[in-house]
Amino acid sequence: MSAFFNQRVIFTVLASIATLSPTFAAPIVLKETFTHTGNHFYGNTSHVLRELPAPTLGDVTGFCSKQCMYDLQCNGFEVCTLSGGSQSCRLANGASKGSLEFQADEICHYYDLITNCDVGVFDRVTGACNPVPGQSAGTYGGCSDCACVAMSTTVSGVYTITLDGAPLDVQCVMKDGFGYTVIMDRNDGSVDFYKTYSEYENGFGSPYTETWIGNKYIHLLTAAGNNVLRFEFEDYLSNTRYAQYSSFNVDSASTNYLMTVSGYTGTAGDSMSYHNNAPFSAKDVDHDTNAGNCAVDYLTAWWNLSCLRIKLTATYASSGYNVIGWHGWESYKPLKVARMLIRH
Ligand SMILES: [Ca+2]
Repeated sequence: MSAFFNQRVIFTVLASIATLSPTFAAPIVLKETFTHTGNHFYGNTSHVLRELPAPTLGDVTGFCSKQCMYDLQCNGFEVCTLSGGSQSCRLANGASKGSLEFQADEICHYYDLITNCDVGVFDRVTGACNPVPGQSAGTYGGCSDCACVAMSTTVSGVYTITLDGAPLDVQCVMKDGFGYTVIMDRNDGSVDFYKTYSEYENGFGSPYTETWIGNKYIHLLTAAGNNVLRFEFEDYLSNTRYAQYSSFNVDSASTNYLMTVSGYTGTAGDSMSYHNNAPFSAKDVDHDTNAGNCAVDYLTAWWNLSCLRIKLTATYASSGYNVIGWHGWESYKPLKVARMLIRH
């Protein structure tokens, strides 16, 4: 490789915001800078927007940077030398410093777009700093919930907060002027929810995919009181419903995470009130009022009594008996997406 690329190279492309797009939201940045961050072998094509041939003469890097500038989705690019000796520009979206998201079986020179985003990736269409899929959108160590994060950003994503004295990645949904903390998310069946009481207590899955945040965390998140609980559902035909409760509280481990709930509004029907004032049960720990263990009989860990009106922790499937469902929506119609969010 040339000595030129072995040096750290920074150059600036001046860009007139007005010439990029009439809908471009100002104020953002009047210039954007690409920085050469290294030569790499890459193995992931997931964020490559497109590839185009570079000119055989002239400033190849400058050419590629301009293509990136004028593509509103582009926030980084590679200059790659192909096996025949020609060069190409690979424009990318969703990359960030240090990520290995580009394609290559050749050595490529990787350039990052430097923007005014403290965290996340700059979106030239909206002007927002969007989080990168699979990466925390920021650390808010002084926050113990998403309501606190929402005081600094309106961008939904996974944020690192502090809960129970330690860092915890949580999914924050910012909408309607509130910051909701996601305590359960099921949307693709990637996580097995037929888990033990201890696993439900401590949490499992991932805030990037599917998760149960953990009963001990739900207790901490609701301990201050005045909590709104919101369920959001989507069936396999893309119909959506919701159920919201104006009061929701989960007590500590000493009461087996006794749950109280009230104040229903919504479109999915009130199935949660049946579970009011119930402790938590799982397949291996039975606190329900049934002679058997509802968590086993219905494959559903929950605040069961005798037995249940909610199967949100059941099997992820589009048909069958003990699949994700909510009694109030067509008596456990199979659900493709089910989320639980809380806010103050
Ligand atoms: Ca029982």
